[in-house]
Amino acid sequence: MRPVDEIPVDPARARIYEHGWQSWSPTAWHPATGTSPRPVRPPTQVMSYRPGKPGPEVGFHGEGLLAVDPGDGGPVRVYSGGEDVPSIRAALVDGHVVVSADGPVTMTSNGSATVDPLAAWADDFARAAGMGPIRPAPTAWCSWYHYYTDVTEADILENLDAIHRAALPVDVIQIDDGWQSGIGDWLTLSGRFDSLTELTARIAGTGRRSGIWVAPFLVGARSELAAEHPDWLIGDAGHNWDQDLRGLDLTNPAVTDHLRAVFTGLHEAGFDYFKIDFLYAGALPGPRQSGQTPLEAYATGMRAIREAIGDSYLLGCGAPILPSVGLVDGMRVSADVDPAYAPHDGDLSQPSQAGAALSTVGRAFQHGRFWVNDPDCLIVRPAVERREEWAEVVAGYGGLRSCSDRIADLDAWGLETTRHLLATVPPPLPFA
Ligand code: 9PG
Repeated sequence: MRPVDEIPVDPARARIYEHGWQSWSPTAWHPATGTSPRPVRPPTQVMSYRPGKPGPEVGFHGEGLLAVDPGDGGPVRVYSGGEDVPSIRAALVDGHVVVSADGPVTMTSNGSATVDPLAAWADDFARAAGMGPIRPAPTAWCSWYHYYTDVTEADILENLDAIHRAALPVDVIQIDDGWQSGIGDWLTLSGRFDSLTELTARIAGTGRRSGIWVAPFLVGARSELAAEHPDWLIGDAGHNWDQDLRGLDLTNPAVTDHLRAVFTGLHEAGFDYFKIDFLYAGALPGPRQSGQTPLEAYATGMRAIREAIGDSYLLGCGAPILPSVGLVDGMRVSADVDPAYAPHDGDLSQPSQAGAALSTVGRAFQHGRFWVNDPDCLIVRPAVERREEWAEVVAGYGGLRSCSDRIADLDAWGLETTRHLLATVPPPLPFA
């Protein structure tokens, strides 16, 4: 870390904004006297924070973006880096905030009493990235937050029917994790699905579109892909689904050919909405076959997917945030929501309403500038703790509006709240 700045502050009022690496990394303003949220379990450093860049013992650690409000009426200072996305740290020492970074950083302070400094920064970032108008997102029903990996074709049809009969304003029926035979094996089905082509035809028969979840850059140790192509694998992508995980070398042309085949096949099977997840696995540290940097490799992989799906809607998730500007239509800006309010191990990158709300608010300024913000799905069945609060977060900050309850489990309030939020999608313009 090299010194960047040292700012006299009012320690009682100073605040520090820390931007996390990927969708699930906690992102928020904090009192400068505090310490930022940190992973609790070791694999989480790789899966929900930035691999190889652990945070400091005390103070704050932003990835590519950090801001300091001195709390004395002086301007907010926004620190950001270039394409290599430096880590930027800040700590309160003797009435000063000391800022340091592991790469070149520039400071701007274009905010004012009426202009949010992060929004002002994001306007410049979006302009530099060549961003134009943002595409509106469809509304969606997602299978994940009720069925999880046990989802079956019958479950999808049950909810399609319930949505249709209740005339809910759902544009896309999105099948989440559980349809595929393995993590990396996207060309074959799990035993719980018979035919994607017939399923998308049934969905289209009700006037709706079909969406599907894929973790395109992730490979499970148990997959057929890992057995067939060990030379395609790189790095350590963590552990989930009871198996170790690796990333793909997206600079290997055989790998991008394979990705094109996967996405062309799904597109031809009737899908035109893709939730692509665990994208951090395409940007793991370490050398690639071609010598491209991890973030160049990531962009190469993302472009291969876009080529295969044409103008289908593309929603990023588990994705390095700043390197994805211009590569997706929508972006998950938060950790997973959950029926439980608090994360069970205290780690705000893990599923919980508190963690999802934290970064949804912390990244609100990205909506309408970088993409449509996805705060994660509305869940409002009676079993959801403090469900009114989550509905308010989605109402206030949800650009992409999706729901994820089993429709039959909703009571009258849940059904009407779902209907209302899906019927009142905000335009893809900045909230602030
Ligand atoms: C499907 C889910 C849903 C969800 C995504 C993502 O082990 N983990 O650290 C971990 C983090 C996030 C996660 C799953 C596991 O959720 O955000 O909406 O699609 O994958 O598996």
